[in-house]
Amino acid sequence: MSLDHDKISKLGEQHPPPANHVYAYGTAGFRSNANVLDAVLFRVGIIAVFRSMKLDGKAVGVMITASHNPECDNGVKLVDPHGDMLDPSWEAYATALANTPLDSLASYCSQLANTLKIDLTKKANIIIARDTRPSGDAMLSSLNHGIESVNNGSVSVQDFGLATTPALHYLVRATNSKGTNDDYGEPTIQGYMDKMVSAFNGLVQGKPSIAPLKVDCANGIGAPYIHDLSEKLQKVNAPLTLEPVFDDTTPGIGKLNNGCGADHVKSKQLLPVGFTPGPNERCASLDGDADRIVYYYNDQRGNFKLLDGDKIASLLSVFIIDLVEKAGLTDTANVGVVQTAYANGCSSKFINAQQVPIKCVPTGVKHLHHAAQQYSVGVYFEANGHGTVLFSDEFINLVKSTVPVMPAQQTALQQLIHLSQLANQTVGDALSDLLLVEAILIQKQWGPAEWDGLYEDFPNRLVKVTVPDRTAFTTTDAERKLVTPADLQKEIDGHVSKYQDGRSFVRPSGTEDCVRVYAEAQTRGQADELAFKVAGLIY
Ligand code: 16G
Ligand code: ZN
Repeated sequence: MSLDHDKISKLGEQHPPPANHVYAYGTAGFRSNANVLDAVLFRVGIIAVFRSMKLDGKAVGVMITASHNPECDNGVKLVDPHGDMLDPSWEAYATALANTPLDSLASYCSQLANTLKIDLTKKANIIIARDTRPSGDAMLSSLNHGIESVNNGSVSVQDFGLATTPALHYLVRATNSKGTNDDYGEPTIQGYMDKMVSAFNGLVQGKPSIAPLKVDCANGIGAPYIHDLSEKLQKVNAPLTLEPVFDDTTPGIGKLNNGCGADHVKSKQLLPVGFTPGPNERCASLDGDADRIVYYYNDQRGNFKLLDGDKIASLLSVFIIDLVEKAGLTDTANVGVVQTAYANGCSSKFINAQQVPIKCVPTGVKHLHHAAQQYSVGVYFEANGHGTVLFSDEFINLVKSTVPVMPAQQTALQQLIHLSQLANQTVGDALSDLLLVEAILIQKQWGPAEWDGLYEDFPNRLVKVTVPDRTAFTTTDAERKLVTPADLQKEIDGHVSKYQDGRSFVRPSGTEDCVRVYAEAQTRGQADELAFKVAGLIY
């Protein structure tokens, strides 16, 4: 069977690429201003069909989102059948197809199918979802055109409409695992929510409730999800109430990620605009597609305090280490934490002091996810709030086959099972992370200040420097050291050595045309000074 070149060309012509635009499938898929993405969506439709055919008709996911970016942006990424990110070797094919001129599109598709040895008679299953961006509808129709252009009559598409990125990851895995030994759950959004709520309830049943959590959903798709979750929690009398910061279940134009959301709170170290919590009131912000979460509060004196991905990872690892010990599995299971260079030095010191090993990997969820899979229980978090906890199959089997000798051990074993069902095993999810954190706070009966008291962050500063060519900057040692431009690292080291507990690194951004400078030191003034000195070295 061969591809219908006429059909590809005809449909492709309705989605011409803009002149002189070069696309790259990066850590977050394709992402840019929505008005240059039409052709990309069409071509991603083709790649998605090929990927599914190559994998014998297993469902693959397509998520249309630009996450925390401004509302005028959009993006698209592919999800592999197990619910994880697209296999890196296919990123290059997606990039090449996106950059193919219109007149050679059809022939390039055939060439690609040949190179990848795709049996074009196979079935293909595509699962689609999108965030709340106004450009989402147009993106979806370009994507569907792309899928249609290579439809051999056996392509099926399931469109879940507006959904969070992690829900799409869940749906892909649940669809493919349905009816197997590895069944991940009911392949519906409600199925996902019910799975989380029941695992959460298992962890907190009978515990006294804690103060309500205020949730800012960045005026995005997280809002209706939080609303739904909140109702489900009420129905089962869970000891937790969720209160929206904004009336955001009906997204208004221009509101998404605007002065609110996880990225605003983390990178500006500020509250969402227009929101002033009372002293010690626990708050959380999600990003536009709800795969990221940070917590924060105003202390008694009104100082803003951030509880970011590092604080979440620390809370989780303390809790998990304790459970593993109570379950009597310390000698057979290894618990580890995965972070990036952005992890605050104090969090790494704190985690190490709990005898938990830390692995540092380059920025980007796929790197963290992969590294966390090497542990029995792998906690991974970027400081910006992307993360989850992975449980290996061997560990789950071990937990299930351990016969408890004491009631406390039995409880710990059960809680480990609930935790593994609550934590999204495909990708970090703000909702699942929120419930993980809340379950621990409920168990400990902690407010935000007690949690914050685990350790105190080093003051830090992030600076963005625009450069003519960010590819001139290459790194090693999990992005903590520059290889090129030659000698720049030596100069950075020279500055860093003058600050006690000073640390600074420079890395090219994977999502914007700039390089980022990170610095931390013992005082706010020193962190700022170091960051600006290092930024001053960049040309
Ligand atoms: C992408 C990554 C995120 C990372 C960020 C860094 C995924 C799904 N997303 O958004 O993990 O923190 O890029 O951006 O991997 P930067 O390279 O511009 O600093
Ligand atoms: Zn996101």
